[in-house]
Amino acid sequence: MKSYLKQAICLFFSLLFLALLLDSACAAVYEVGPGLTYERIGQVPWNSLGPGDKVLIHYKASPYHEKWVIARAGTAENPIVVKGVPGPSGKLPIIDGSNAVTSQSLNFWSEERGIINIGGSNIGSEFPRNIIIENLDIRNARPPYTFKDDHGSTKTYSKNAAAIYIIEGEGITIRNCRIHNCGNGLFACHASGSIVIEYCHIFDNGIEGSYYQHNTYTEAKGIVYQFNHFGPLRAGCGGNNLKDRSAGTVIRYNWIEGGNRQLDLVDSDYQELIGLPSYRKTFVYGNVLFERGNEGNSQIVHYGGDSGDLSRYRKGTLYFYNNTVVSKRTSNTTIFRLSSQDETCIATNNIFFVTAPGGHLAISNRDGTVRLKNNWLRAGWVKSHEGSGFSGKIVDLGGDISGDDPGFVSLSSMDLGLAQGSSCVNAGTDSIPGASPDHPVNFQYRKHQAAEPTPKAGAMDIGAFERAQVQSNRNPVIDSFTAVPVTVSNPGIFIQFSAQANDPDGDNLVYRIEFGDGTVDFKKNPGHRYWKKGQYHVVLTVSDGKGGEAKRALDVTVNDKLPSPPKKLSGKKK
Ligand SMILES: [Ca+2]
Ligand SMILES: [Ca+2]
Ligand SMILES: [Ca+2]
Repeated sequence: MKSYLKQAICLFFSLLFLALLLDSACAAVYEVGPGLTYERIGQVPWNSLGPGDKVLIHYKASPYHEKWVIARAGTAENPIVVKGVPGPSGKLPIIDGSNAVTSQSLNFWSEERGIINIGGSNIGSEFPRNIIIENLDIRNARPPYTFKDDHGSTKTYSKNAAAIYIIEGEGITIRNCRIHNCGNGLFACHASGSIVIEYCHIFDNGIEGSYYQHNTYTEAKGIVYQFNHFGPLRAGCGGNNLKDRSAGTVIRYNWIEGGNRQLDLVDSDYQELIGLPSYRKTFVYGNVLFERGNEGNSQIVHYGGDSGDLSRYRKGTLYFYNNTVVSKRTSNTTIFRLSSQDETCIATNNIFFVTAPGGHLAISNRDGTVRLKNNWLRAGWVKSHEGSGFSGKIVDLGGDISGDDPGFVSLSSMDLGLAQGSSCVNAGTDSIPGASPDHPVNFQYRKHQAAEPTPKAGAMDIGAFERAQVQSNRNPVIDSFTAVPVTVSNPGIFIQFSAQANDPDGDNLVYRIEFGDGTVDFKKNPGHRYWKKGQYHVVLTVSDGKGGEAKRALDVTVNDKLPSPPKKLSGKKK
């Protein structure tokens, strides 16, 4: 009986193993491009992709004018990967929504909303899971651009069309894509979750004269934006840069430049998001938020809600730390607009810099509580520009500093690292509310679409960039250098040299003595004999192996006083 059980268990695990093996063994690679198996993207069997399948879209000089849907599931170990293969000098394959065609073997809805739709298929439909889209340049989804739908009919994109439109899905990663000239760059609906948007360049989206289309517009159950370069929207477009209604929003290590507001973090209208504990905690850290001039709204960050139904607002805490905020507005700038009295922001280790006089900088708008800890603020800053209309609170948790210049490496070239002598160096706090244990500051943004580990250098600096410890090596110091005796009566007499030096850094030292007669010794206390009468200039060089050195010289005199060797009394010359 027991042995039957054993056999059954054995068989079970063998089958499981086989299934896992088949899972990855069955994975296919679909190569798309000129001269490859699939000339067109539409020839890929999108309706039947499975775990581990890869669609490789190769670069070609002319864009792919195609659009499609992905409604299939990968696994965490074997995701479905749709990956561009870059061309010369790293050029990404272009997916152009204008005049794009749709394969008629596909059948899906909301075709006017995106170039690549995730979810919403009528054929072979699975809940989309574990999908990675990377290395693609996706553009031109907005009016007046048109496309051919899955019936071959010509349609115009809607104003809120997106390069990637996520209707539903879990575990979606969008990496190193260029997303531009669409209505919304990216759009994710509330039925999506565990979304990661990283290393992307997102710019030039929006609709002229409209406030409702944004570089990204997301509402997800868990979303992380990291290492992205957000550029300005297209000229004349009034939307925000990053607009989000998610639960579990994390925005870290991004460069976010322009937009009506840089960040618009407002309410969801879906109870399945509002009910999550993560809806109450929003993390924004390590970002550069840049207002280039008098563009759109003077507020940088909006947190809470905008629906007007206060019961849905985030009413939690915005943890906002180690960001560098720069505004070049000539008029007022307001850092935070908290939507209601129930919203709180804890701002720690941030630089709040305006190029206008400090009185133009306000921390808050009307409502809510902002707690300030170890920030750098332009001197003369005010709590609010609303005067008696301000009913919120600014709470001082200590450690803030202010001045006229935070000490950037170069403001004109927007190198926002800290120069030597910046008052922000080591002026931050290491105990950041909200950071521990899940959201420590481990990286910093690198221009552009890149990141590097935060150098560890003393206490934390204020701002998004930590100044690395400058290794300033100090030269060795020579304590003494002697020759005994320094004058000898004859060649051949032994002279004792002695050198003694120290290094302020404790470096190991190398001694080198040039005796002035063409010979050298590397000992600290060498003996030496000269074989010719003369004046010798002896040079000691002490090196620390790090480029630091010290020199000292002395002169040795060798006379020739005694008749030596004694005369030979041979009768040779007589
Ligand atoms: Ca603005
Ligand atoms: Ca430091
Ligand atoms: Ca040294």
